Amino acid sequence: ELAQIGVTGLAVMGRNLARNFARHGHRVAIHNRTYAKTESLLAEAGSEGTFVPSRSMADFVASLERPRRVIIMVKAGPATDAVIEELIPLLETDDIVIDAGNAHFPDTIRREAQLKEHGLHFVGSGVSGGEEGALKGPSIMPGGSRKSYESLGPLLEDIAAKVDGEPCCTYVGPDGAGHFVKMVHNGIEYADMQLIAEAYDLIKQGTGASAAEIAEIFRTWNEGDLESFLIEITADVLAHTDAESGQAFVDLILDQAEQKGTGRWTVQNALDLGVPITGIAEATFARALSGSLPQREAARGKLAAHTQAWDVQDRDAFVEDVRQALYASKVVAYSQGFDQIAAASAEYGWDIDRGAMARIWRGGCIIRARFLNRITEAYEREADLPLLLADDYFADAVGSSLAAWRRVVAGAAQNGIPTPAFSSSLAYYDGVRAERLPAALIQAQRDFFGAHTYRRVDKPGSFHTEWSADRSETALDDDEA
Ligand code: NBP
Repeated sequence: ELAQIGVTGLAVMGRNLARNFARHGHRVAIHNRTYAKTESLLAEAGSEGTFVPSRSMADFVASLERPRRVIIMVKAGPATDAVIEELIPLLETDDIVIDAGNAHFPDTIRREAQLKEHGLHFVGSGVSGGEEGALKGPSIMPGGSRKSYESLGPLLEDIAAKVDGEPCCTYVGPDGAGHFVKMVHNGIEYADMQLIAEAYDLIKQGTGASAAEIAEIFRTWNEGDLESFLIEITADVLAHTDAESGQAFVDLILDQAEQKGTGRWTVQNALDLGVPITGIAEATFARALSGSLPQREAARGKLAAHTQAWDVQDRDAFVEDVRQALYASKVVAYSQGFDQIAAASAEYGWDIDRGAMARIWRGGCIIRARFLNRITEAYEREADLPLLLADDYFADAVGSSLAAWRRVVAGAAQNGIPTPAFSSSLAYYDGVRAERLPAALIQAQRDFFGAHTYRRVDKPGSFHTEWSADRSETALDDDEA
C-alpha cells in the first residue's frame, strides 16, 4: 500500500510533523539524508501509526501514491535546493513538493518557477508552533497553486491546530505568499516579545517587584484581553528559579538577544515596500542593541542618566497603566504587520485575505492569542480595511488606553528606561492620526537643495521654487516632476 504523504528531513520538526500525520491515521513515507534519524523515529514513535521508511530518495518517492505529496523539512537554504534537485528527476507531472521550512519568500518564488518548468507544483508553506506545534497541531500557511491545495489542503487541515473546530490552516496565495505571511508572523512575534519584555522591565524598575511577583501580574493579565501563548510562557519563565542558587532564573541569563533572521527579513521587505512597521523594526533593533557589546561597554558608566530612582506611588494603578500601554502598542504592531501583508499582496499579486490570516494564527503558532478573534472580526466587517487601528473596535479600545499609554511612555522617558517599542508605537499612533505632519517642511527642504519639487494644499500640480535666486515659483507639468 502506498503512503498518502511523505516527509524528508527528520530533525525535530520533520519528525514531529510525520508523527502528527501518522497519529491522524495517514500512511506516512519517511526519509532522512542520514538513516539513523529514520531509525530513531521508528524506534521511538513507530507504534503511533503507519510509517513507510526508505533509505534512498528513489525508494521514498516510489512509496508514495500519486499525485505525490512530498514535504521537505530540512535546514532552510542550500539544503532545500539540494533536496529539490534530488527530487526533480524522480517526480512526475502534477506531483506536489512542499517546503515546510523557514524559507525566505524570494527563494520560494524562484523555486516555484523552477518546479513549474518540470510540471510540478511547489508549495512554500509557513509552519509555526515549534517542535510541540509540529506534533500536536501547528498553524500552517501554505502558498503555491490553488490546484495543489485541493489535493494537499485536506491533509494539512487535518493535522493543523483547531480553534472552535476550525483548522488553523488555509490557502494563503500564489508562489511566495505562504512563506511571506510566515515571515510577517515572525516579525509580529518579535514585536510582541519586545513589548512584553518592556512591560516586565517597566514594572521591575518602576516598582521593584520581584520576578515571582511580576509572574503573578502576567498570570492575571493572561485572563483578560492580553490572553496569549507569549504572556503565558512569560509568566512561567518569570516564576522559574535557578535550582542551584534559588535566584530568579531570568536574572541569570545573559541580556543579549539573538535572532535567526526572520525579523530582519521582515524589516528589509518593509523598507522595500515603504511600509512603516516601526514596532517590528524597533524590536529587531532592540535585539541588535542588546548584542552591541563594544558600544554598551563604551557607554557604561560614561553616559549620564540624570534621573532618580523611579518611585511609583500607586503600584496597582501603575501596573494597570503598563497593561493598557502594552495592549495599545500590540494593536499598533499588528496593524502595521497587516499593512505590510496588504502592501505585499498588492505588489506581488497575491490577493491575501487578511482576516483568514488572523483566523489561522489563533491556534498552533507562537503569536496565538484571544485578541486575533477581534482582528478576524474587523476584516469580516470590512475586508479592505485600510488601517486595522482605525477599525471601530480597535479605535475604541486603543482610545480608552491612550491616557495610560502616554503616562507610561512619559514616565519611562523621565526615568531613563528604554521602551523603544512602546514609545515608537505611540509615535506611530500620533503620526498616523495627525491632521498635518511636518513632512511639508521636508518637501520644502528637498526642493531647496535638490529641486525635487513639491505639491501645494491650495492648488493642483507640481512646483519648484528658485530658492537660491529670487524665490520665484515655477509650476511644472506632473510629467516633468
Ligand atoms: P534543522 O534546521 O536543524 O535541519 C536539520 C535537517 O536538515 C536534518 O534532517 C538534516 O539531515 C537535514 N539536511 C541538512 Br542540515 N543538509 C541537508 C542536505 N544537504 N541534504 C539533505 N538534508 C539535509 O531542522 P529543524 O530544526 O527540524 O527545522 C527544519 C526546518 O523547519 C527549518 O527550515 C527550520 O527553519 C524550520 N522551522 C523550525 C522550527 C523550530 O522550532 N525548530 C519552527 C518552525 C520552522 P541529516 O540528519 O542528514 O543531517
